[in-house]
Amino acid sequence: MDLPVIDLSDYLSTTATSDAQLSELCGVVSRSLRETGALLVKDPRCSAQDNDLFIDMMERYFQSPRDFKLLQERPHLHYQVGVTPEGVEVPRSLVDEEMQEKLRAMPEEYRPSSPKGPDCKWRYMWRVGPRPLQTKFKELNAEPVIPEGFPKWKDTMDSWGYKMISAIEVVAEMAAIGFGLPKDAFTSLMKQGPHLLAPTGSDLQTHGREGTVFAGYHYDLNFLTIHGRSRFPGLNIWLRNGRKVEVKVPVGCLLIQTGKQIEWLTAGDCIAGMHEVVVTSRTTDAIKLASEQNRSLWRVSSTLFAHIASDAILKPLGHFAESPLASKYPPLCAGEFVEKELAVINLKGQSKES
Ligand SMILES: O=C(O)CCC(=O)C(=O)O
Ligand SMILES: [Fe+2]
Repeated sequence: MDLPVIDLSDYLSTTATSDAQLSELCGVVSRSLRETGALLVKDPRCSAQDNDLFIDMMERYFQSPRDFKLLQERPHLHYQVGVTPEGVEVPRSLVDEEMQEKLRAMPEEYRPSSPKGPDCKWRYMWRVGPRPLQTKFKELNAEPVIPEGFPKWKDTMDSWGYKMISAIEVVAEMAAIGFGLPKDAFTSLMKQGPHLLAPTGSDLQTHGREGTVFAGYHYDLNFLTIHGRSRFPGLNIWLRNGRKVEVKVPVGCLLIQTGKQIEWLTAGDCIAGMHEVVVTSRTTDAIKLASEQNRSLWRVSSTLFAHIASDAILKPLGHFAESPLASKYPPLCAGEFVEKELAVINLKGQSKES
């Protein structure tokens, strides 16, 4: 099954598009998010070259010596900035018994890989966008970490990060229209959110065997996630109907995935998309080709997690408040929601700095 590709220029250049065409386009966006938890977009403001610059720098960073990378580790800040080494992030499927039960009930062909321990991927967390002056959630809004020897770090991270946020904002507006909400229903809640540029880095030289799990089956706890195209495939997503799909992101396209916060805001009309990253036969083909061409064997994802602002209230919006499922999604601060989720998947028991 191919995911639809939406060209955001049709929405951005409203002069060239009629109201009927726009509403049709927004309908495709909300339907795809609802039925597949994902969507492919093309944004004229985010080129394949921008994505390449970002990935080139991250490959250079991730292939640096382990001891150097550990200088950027901030466990006392719950890894919410700087580097997270491999073996720290725990996939939800490993710790959530209700989820494990659902997995056992799935038909074998769609059942996700079952990792036995934490993910063997590294990650770098970089906050993007303005911070709130007043917040109850300081820790989720911590200062950035810049590794030495990367003079273009801040510019490269911010440039890619802002581009990804701009793309997400357009998708969020289109989705709101498609869901029958005011155009700014989501974007007004995203302002000053703790958005995170959070590329993963996976060492395919050491962990390149087919079946290796880089990110075990999970959902993302944020609002919407966006990724550029990775140089190595491996992402599987689950559609709402339970089918598993290997994602192919065409060159120049971006992949959007639904997180738990959009599920909350739509009272489960749109659910958080389940996904995993594993080494498949397509990944090993890409490894062979990269070795022949002397390219890096680190798989870098250009992932950005877009969030609802920490102090904003998560609750079903507009007509979704009337949904019979609305009581499953009681109002709470987005920051509190994030802290609760982090406590389950990884970071409980770590000391708090503030
Ligand atoms: O590495 C990737 O492609 C995405 C990993 C992922 O699902 C995540 O970072 O939440
Ligand atoms: Fe994810």
